[in-house]
Amino acid sequence: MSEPLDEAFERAAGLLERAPSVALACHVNPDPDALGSMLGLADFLASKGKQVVCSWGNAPMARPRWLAALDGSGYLVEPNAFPANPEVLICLDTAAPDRLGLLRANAERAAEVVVVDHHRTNPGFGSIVILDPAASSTAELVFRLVERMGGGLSDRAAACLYAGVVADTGRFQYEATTPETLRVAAELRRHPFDHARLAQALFEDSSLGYLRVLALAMQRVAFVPEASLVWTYLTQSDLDRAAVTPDDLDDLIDVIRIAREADVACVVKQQGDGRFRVSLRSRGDTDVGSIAKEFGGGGHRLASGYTARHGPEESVSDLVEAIRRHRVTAADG
Ligand SMILES: [Mn+2]
Repeated sequence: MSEPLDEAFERAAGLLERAPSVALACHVNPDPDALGSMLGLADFLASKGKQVVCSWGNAPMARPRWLAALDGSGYLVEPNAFPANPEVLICLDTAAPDRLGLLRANAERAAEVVVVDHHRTNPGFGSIVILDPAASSTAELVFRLVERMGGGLSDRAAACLYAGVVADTGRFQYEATTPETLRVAAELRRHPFDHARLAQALFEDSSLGYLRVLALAMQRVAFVPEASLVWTYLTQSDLDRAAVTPDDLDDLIDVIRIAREADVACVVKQQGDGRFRVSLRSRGDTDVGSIAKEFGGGGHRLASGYTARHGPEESVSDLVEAIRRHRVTAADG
């Protein structure tokens, strides 16, 4: 572990030991790593007698269905009930301040901001920054922070952190799955929570409507050989007809990415606000994190996303340009 990271863990542990109350936030449209790391840490801090409150910056705060499998929603408040000037604010899995959405202003007014994150694109905002791009998940970093503070997770906090690790590693499949990740997962699995049921809630709990939009997305699959890109799209009216929300489609990219002909997979899906969100995955040869950053987004080398400026066709032609440029640069370097 590098010195600055070690020091950040130490400073964060000290600050949290002393703080009587802690506010926790994660990125908008939270995934299991964001919510699991936030609720797991909140439960741990509550067990140490701290007053804790958690939120994320969407209004309304649409709660994903799988949240019911994480026993920790008692810590959640709507963003308008979140402390306006928190003494200590912890931002989890949040790659940049704007990913806090409505809670960004709260972060700007907080006396101390502790950032716990693993996104390589994170500029390191906050007064204490636990940022480790080599970590599989923010939940893994939270586990290490908890160890630093003497350990002692409840079973429900362990389940929350496990959800974050298992989701962000693609069920221990992605390249960021290290021996350390598996050690953390093994420690978490010592707790007697129902991991099979948790995995089912996270990964195998879609509606028939989802299958119908999946069929539509499959029909629209297009291949752009010169960019080694496979892509598809869904609009809000597609989703409305099937009674599906954009969050229900988080796993669609995992279906698109299996095509061996393409290195990059892309899903363009319209959000509730009308804008299109682009999700990117690489099978290994393209740094889609850098490409997403170019469009104002972020993520990891092989998994990233951004909000598009245009509709699907135009956004994808911009993307094709960017991929080709990156390939040339990579070949030169
Ligand atoms: Mn994450």
